[in-house]
Amino acid sequence: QRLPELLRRMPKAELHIHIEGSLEPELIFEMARRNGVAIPYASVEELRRAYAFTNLQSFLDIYYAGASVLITERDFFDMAWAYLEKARGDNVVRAEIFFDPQTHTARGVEMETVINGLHRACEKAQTDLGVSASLILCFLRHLSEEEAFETLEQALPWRDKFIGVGLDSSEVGHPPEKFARVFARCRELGLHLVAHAGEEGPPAYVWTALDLLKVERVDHGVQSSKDPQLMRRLAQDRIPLTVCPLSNLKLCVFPKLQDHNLRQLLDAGLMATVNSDDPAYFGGYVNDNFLQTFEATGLSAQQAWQLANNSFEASFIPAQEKRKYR
Ligand code: ES4
Ligand code: ZN
Repeated sequence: QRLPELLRRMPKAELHIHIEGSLEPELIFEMARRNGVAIPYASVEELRRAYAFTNLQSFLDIYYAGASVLITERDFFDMAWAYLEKARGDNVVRAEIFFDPQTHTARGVEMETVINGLHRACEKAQTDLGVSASLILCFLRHLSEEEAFETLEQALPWRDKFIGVGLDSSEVGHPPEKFARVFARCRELGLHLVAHAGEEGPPAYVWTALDLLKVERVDHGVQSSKDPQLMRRLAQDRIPLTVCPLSNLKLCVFPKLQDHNLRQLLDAGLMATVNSDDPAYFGGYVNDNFLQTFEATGLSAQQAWQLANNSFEASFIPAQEKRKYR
């Protein structure tokens, strides 16, 4: 029983967590009640039973429905605070948190409400929990690049409250190159750049995320193992992949956890990390991802140390601050 204990207790950074995907059914019902928002489920149990996904889109439909209860700054604070307390319990000492502003501004929620609520929780995490937390604004790739530009414009008054931008939502049919201009603008602004690529989509989307968007990390990226030349590129350039094993299992990217390619990525010398993605929907927070994946695939203590180390190496903590995590 020493390996599970090591996995639970080792300090780690979480680099791939959608804050809207941390909203537990109990909190969805509580916010629906206090905000007078109708939801098409009779109970927490009935909602949880609907969490049976066949692919990314089947999940996204219910994830956007869940997020519709978020109205006030307090809602955004409470959601992020609940996640950060869970993260502290998993010995997460650094969290880089995705949020999807377009999911909220499209319903009439102000950008200021979203960012201030989330950012206040991040500040409180530092002071009360000793967890360093930063925000990454994600553009929804099923929407247009013009809408991404508008979203960036709306967020720029709060430029100091997020450290980077990402790209998420429905991948297939919405390749990275659709967002080349807005990512170029974000780069000029000094924002960190990441994108989901190679979750369900082909290795070609990982190539264009790297070469056209110039991302510093690839979110998921597990389809890269289908392209040996891409694997060499990722290894040589030390491009981190933020892998989310339970997400891949629940969205049927791999039929069983035993079939996950995390070991193959590590063996090829890639900087893979383990993350939770949407923990309220996929059956576990980051330690559940570590424990279940190690159990299913037989990874070692040495690989646990490697993954924890990779998480800090891949994080956007300033370089001089990084030394203290080594
Ligand atoms: C997501 Cl698992 C996943 N993939 C793409 N976009 C997302 N947004 C929230 N979770
Ligand atoms: Zn994700």
